[in-house]
Formats: sequence, structure tokens, C-alpha cells
Amino acid sequence: MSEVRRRIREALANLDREGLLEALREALGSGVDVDAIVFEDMSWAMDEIGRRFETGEYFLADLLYAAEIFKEAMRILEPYMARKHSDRRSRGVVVLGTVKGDIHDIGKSLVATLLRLRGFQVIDLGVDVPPEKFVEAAKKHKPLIVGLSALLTTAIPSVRETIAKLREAGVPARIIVGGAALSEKTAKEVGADLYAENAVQAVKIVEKTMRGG
Ligand code: B12
Repeated sequence: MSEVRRRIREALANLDREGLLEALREALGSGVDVDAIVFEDMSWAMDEIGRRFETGEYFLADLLYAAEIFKEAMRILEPYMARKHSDRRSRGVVVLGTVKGDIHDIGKSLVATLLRLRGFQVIDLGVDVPPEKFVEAAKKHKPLIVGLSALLTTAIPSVRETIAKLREAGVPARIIVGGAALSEKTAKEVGADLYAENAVQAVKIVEKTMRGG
């Protein structure tokens, strides 16, 4: 891995805002792939921040600050993502949200951003979304896909309940789930149709599904 990518990882993991912004500008200037920065380096750093939180090295305030820095970095990176991913074809509706009991929004918002860049109309319901709100939005907007995000293992029952309520209500949309609390295996267990590990993969799977795959 290049020196500048290592600096991106370390600066974000160490909550060094200035260092991160400087390394990002340098990386973008030297042509480093924006997806590698976001989905490998910055995602690695957020996981590392989570590990430091688990061991007691970081506190909740540090996680909040990390989220702030991440979002600031995304404002610099988004135009590069737009250049790389834009496709103006109009492709249909996706309803997206983080399930009840969970307020993590960075990953879900990244999925929303990439889908919008690819021409999808995304109805983003936000965070801590109760099952009823997903059902209401699905009935109103008639999406082909509903996406649920969950980072907390304690939110897995919410994912299961939301999927059950969508099925009970007869919503015909395919349901995709993602977020650190879920895996291919848990996705199946809670009754989801699809799972994606990151936003790039999510977009590929949604596009394939829209084409009838
Ligand atoms: C930042 C952060 C916070 C911030 C969130 C700020 C925000 N605006 O989002 C704040 C401070 C609010 C927070 C709070 C808490 N957090 Co927190 N947090 C994190 C941290 C460090 C990073 C998350 C993140 O943004 N990652 C970066 C993004 C880009 O990655 P991502 O979310 O995984 O998303 C990608 C994929 O998962 C996927 N994806 C995500 N959603 C979706 C949806 C669909 C449909 C698809 C297809 C794909 C997909 O695509 C995304 C992009 O590639 C994680 C560590 C970790 N390993 O995840 C802990 C972590 C998730 N938090 C944790 C905990 C414990 C908490 C708290 C309970 C702490 C507390 N004691 O209060 C609270 C819970 C609050 C609540 N009710 O939700 C634990 C969860 C442990 C567990 N197993 O349940 C973690 C894992 C940290 C740890 N290792 O202990 N947290």
C-alpha cells in the first residue's frame, strides 16, 4: 500500500483531522482511486476506531468526532465519486433506512449517495426507523428494493421485525440488508433477499436485481 494511503488510515484512526485532509488532497492529486480511499482506507480506520472504543482507549465522544471528520472528508471526496460513478439513466425507486434502535448513518448514507449517482431515486428514511415507517414508505413509493442498515447486533431483531412486517403487508419489493451487524449468513436468517458488504457491492447487486437478475 502506498505511503499516502497509510497516512489516510492512520490520520483518521488517530482522529487527526488536519492530517487526514492533507493526506486526502495529496492522494487525490496523485490519482489514487477514490473507492480505495473510501471503502478500503477510511472504512478500515472506522473499524479500527471501533476496536479502540471496545478496548476503552476511545470514548463515545471520540466516535462522534470520528463521524464528523468522516463526513467532512466525504465533502471533498464526493465530487470524485460523482465523476467515477455517475450514470444519469433513470432507474427506479429504492427505500432506505437504518432500523429502529440504531442511529448509525454514515454507511447507509454512503449507499444512498452511490445509488443516487447511478440514477436511482432514493427515499432515505433516516435512522432509528420503526418497521411501520418502512411499510408506509414502501406502500407510498412502490420501490423495487428496500434497504435496511444495522450496525448494532442489538438491532438485528429490528431488522427481522421490519422484514416480517413488510412481507405481512404484501410489499413485493426485494429486501437488501447491510451494515457491520450483518453478514451473508445473518441476512438469510432474518429473511432478507439480498446482502451487500459495502456500498459499491450494494449498487452492483441492486442494479443486477433491477435488470431482473
Ligand atoms: C462512528 C460510530 C458511532 C457514531 C455514529 C455516528 C453516525 N452519524 O453514524 C456514534 C457515536 C453515534 C455511535 C454510537 C454508538 N455505537 Co457506534 N460505532 C461507530 C463506528 C466507529 C463506525 C461506524 C461507521 O460509520 N463506519 C463507516 C461506514 C462507512 O461503514 P459501515 O457503517 O459499516 O457501512 C458500510 C457497510 O456496512 C455497508 N452498509 C451499511 N449500511 C448498509 C445498508 C444496506 C442496505 C447495504 C446494502 C449496505 C450497507 O455499506 C457501507 C459503506 O460501504 C463503529 C465501528 C464499526 N466497526 O462499524 C461503531 C460501532 C458500530 N458502535 C458500537 C456501539 C456499541 C455503539 C453504542 C451502543 C455505544 C454506546 N455505548 O452508546 C452507540 C449506539 C447508538 C445507537 N443507538 O445506534 C459497536 C457495535 C457493537 C455491536 N456488535 O453491536 C461498534 C461496532 C464499535 C465497537 N467495535 O464496539 N457509534
